[in-house]
Amino acid sequence: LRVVVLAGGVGGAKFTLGVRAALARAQAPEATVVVNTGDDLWLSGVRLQPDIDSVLYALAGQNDTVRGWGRTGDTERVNAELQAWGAGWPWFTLGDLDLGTHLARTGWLREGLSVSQVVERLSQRWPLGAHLVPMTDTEVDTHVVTDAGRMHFQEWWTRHRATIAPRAFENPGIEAAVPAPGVLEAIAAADLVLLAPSNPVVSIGPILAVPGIREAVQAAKRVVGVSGIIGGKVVRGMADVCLTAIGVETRSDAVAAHYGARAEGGLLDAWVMAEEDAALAPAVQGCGIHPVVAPLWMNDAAASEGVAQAALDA
Ligand code: GDP
Ligand code: FO1
Ligand code: CA
Repeated sequence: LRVVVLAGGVGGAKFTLGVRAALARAQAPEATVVVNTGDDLWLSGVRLQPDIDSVLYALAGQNDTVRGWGRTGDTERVNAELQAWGAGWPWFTLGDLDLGTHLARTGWLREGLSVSQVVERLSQRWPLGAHLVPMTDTEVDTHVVTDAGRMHFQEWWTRHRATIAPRAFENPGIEAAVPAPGVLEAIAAADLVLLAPSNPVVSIGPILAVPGIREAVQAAKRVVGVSGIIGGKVVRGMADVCLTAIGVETRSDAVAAHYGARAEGGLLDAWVMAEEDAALAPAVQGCGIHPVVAPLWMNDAAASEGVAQAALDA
């Protein structure tokens, strides 16, 4: 069973951990995980890749599970110096260990490696049990258009906590971007493509917006999505604000309809939705998407594996 996962950061990472466990149990090959790079940014001279690092650190068992980003046991000595210099963003913390990753990455980029070659190098240090690839090697950082001006996604999300109404999300240059090497090939060879329960707008959205990726998913053998909405709530973060901005209700059936049924030019064959949303299953069916109801909370490794198994069985 060859599996490709499309993923954002923390939600994508929790789901990927489950996929890794379920595939290992089935003695299937490691999954390929295509990760959003829209969150990426330059800060204090280094390139950050928040979603890549969230998945990398989680698969390596190095992630800070309490805070939800960065390395476990990190310190902030360098960050204090940066703040004292007035460098970077006062509301954005770069941990010391995390900075090691950013320096390594930036150094390799400066030496001429592509983003996917850098991700491959970052993947060598720990046994990840999955093959990580960025969606594209091109810089296509997500910007948020608001009445208060245009800003990088990271400023809108972390500084303003999504409290400024977004008019639109844009990835300048994405029309000219190409999928990273191996992405289209992995999707074409996959028996199953999984859309992680990641933010549909700013995590899955940019991946599908890279020219060629949406078409490849539409042509895949089988596509199953997992709902990040449980009981009408995004369980973590501000994805509801993002959904509202693109005119999608914060409901599992509305997100399924947003991805659309494959038979009708959309992406999904099946949609895994939470038990709390079981009443919405007929609406999903009505869209031409096969609904599967399962427990969707990923609060520990066993729960994540259960969610992944439900998606593999869907
Ligand atoms: P980010 O890039 O760090 O914001 O993470 P993602 O975009 O990959 O995932 C964020 C989304 O994960 C949130 O909007 C939630 O809807 C979803 N999510 C987080 N925890 C859970 C969980 O336990 N179960 C499910 N089904 N979804 C979750
Ligand atoms: N999130 C925060 O809320 N505050 C931070 O200071 C912060 C620092 C940070 C540094 C590196 C990194 O890779 C991620 C970081 N995050 C931080 C998380 C990140 O802003 C977002 O949650 C994601 O980009 C949304 O996926
Ligand atoms: Ca993200």
